[in-house]
Amino acid sequence: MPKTEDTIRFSVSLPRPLLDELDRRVVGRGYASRSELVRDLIRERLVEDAWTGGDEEVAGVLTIVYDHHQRDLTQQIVDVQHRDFVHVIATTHVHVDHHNCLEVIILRGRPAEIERLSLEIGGLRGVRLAKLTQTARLEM
Ligand code: NI
Repeated sequence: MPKTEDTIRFSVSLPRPLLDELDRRVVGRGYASRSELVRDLIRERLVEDAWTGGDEEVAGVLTIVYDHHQRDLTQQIVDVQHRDFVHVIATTHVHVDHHNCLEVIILRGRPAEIERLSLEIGGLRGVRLAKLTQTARLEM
């Protein structure tokens, strides 16, 4: 079994236009090499796969912006998090301005559990934005 830090070189055949597109992204995103970009693309795909019908534990970051003056909303958001405390790792709350609160909720669990929780919080009346960032354990 190869050690995780072993790096294997292999060659890939690509149509010219696809390679040109790859190289534009290498430059545009400031990558040091094609390999760096390809590694990141593969990792992105692995995270995507882990979230699609996967049963492995993953992590997600739910960012919400909500109306501070919406009646009972703050309490509802706290109630949902207490009920599902197993999945809520950490929360950071920022008072953006007089009307808006921004909250970042770090979640851990099965993809379906995190998505359900995110939809529940995002669907509360007065939540103006809810965006879930998906991550997964990557040992490579
Ligand atoms: Ni606030």
